[in-house]
Amino acid sequence: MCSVCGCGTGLAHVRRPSRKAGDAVRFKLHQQDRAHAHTHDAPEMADMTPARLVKIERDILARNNDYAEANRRQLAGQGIFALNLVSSPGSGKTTLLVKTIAALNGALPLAVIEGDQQTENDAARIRAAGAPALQINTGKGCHLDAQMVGIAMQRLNLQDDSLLLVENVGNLVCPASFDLGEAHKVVILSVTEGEDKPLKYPDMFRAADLMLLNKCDLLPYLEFDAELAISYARRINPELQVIRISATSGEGMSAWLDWIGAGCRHAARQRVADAAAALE
Ligand SMILES: Nc1nc2c(ncn2[C@@H]2O[C@H](COP(=O)(O)OP(=O)(O)OP(=O)(O)O)[C@@H](O)[C@H]2O)c(=O)[nH]1
Ligand SMILES: [Mg+2]
Repeated sequence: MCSVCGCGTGLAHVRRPSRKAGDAVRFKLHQQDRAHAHTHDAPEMADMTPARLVKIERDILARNNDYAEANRRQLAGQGIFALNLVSSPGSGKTTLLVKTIAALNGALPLAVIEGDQQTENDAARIRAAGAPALQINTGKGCHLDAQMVGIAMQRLNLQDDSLLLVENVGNLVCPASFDLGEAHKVVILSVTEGEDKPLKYPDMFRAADLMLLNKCDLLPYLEFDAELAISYARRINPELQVIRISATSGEGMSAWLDWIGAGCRHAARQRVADAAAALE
């Protein structure tokens, strides 16, 4: 059961890249982890008192935070810059990732974790772009959690001083509450969604450090006020950085790549500094 919306699922599946359809590796989370939110055994929401709901939500998020901390420790120990891409469905996350991989052109080692309820489509698109990718199918679950991402990280054999890009399930609500151990949440808002989304879904815009305003190539054809959308987002989160971008035309890509590059250099430098400090 999701602590945010109360959705319930069976167990998530992490799929290993595979050439043969049907050869995807599925495995179940360990038995002790089935007490986690996503179980068939979760009591019905209707049966619960508010106090019990609050306790369950606290337990779920505390448990998630423990896994997120473990992920963060691993990422820091390897100097990996990890981003959690969050948005409503169809904002252009996968397209942006594909274009980012092409633009980086091997300059940085990177890997991608894809989250969707069903299908391996997005991971297949990333692999076709030349990067290793692992698909997590969350079933009825509406977000990735830190445990799923931790398992995927082990399976991807992440390189030191690399970039890890996580595409969350398309959902502007629940992923805001789940820390995956990432350095930053990056929220993608596309210009076809309406200016008011930051006001309607404030948690996501508050949780993010960067907003990519995507599909800007469509602005001439729409009644969308980009300045207004950005001002709404900054009303929610005054510190929010914003890059106007078009994954299809390439507008704003260099600013996005510069932002990624700076984050990667910082993570790598921090790894060396931490290693030196540990020796003192
Ligand atoms: N015009 C335009 N279309 C775009 C842009 N970026 C993505 N698209 C289109 O938007 C649609 C959805 O793109 P995806 O990359 O699949 O979106 P997504 O956010 O990964 O979708 P989910 O994973 O289903 O949440 C596709 O038809 C893309 O071609 C853009 O910058 N401009
Ligand atoms: Mg996608």
